[in-house]
Amino acid sequence: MMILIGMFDSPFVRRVAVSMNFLGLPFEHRNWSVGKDFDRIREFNPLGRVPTLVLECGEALMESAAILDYLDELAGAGRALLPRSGADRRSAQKILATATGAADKGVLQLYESAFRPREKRHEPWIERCRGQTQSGLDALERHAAAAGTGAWLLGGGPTQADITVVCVYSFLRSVLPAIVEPGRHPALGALAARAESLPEFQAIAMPAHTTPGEHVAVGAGVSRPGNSEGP
Ligand SMILES: N[C@@H](CCC(=O)N[C@@H](CS)C(=O)NCC(=O)O)C(=O)O
Repeated sequence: MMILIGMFDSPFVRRVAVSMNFLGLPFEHRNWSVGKDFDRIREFNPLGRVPTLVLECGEALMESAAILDYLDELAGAGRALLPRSGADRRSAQKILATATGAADKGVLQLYESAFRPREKRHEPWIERCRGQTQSGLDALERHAAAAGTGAWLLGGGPTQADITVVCVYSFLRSVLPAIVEPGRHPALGALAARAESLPEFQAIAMPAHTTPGEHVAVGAGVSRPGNSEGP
């Protein structure tokens, strides 16, 4: 069986896991933290990053987009989650780039507060990232609104665009609630609520966080003020 390495508080790991559920591809999960399990992860991935997918033959894949590309190939053309060609593929790729870019910018904001001592933080940079995350979410909101109430982003059934957008939206809402302002993204919120109720999503629950930023502090092995133990 394939082995998926990484915690589900990462939207990149979660989108791979949810996709595997949609594709009916079973996997063993290694709930390893990029902080305390860094060395173990590096045995499979030279960068020590997640997600990492270890195939049955022992080969390890990294980068969620490359992993998803392989999974679609494994599932076959009839079941693949990303449209194969044409306007739908272009739309999906644009939506995916917007969503993963917003997630990257969200993670960078967490890093600012979780990795840096307060006096070394640079507010203009954080503000830039915050604006980029918000613009990304606003663009995704327009995609969701254009799709229409009760529809998936590309019409038809759920695709990789829906999986990734919902994983990113749920992640940002959980760890950076100030960015996901109530009422600003109603179509996105409705899409997420519908997707999160599906068994493929429900089986891959995001761990609960008590404070924004704990995701990175715990995951990355960084001691925060008041957390003298560290992970
Ligand atoms: N572009 C990468 C992003 C993955 C990513 O940012 N992973 C984070 C966890 S959310 C990670 O491994 N962080 C540890 C590190 O970068 O050292 C992908 O799509 O797989």
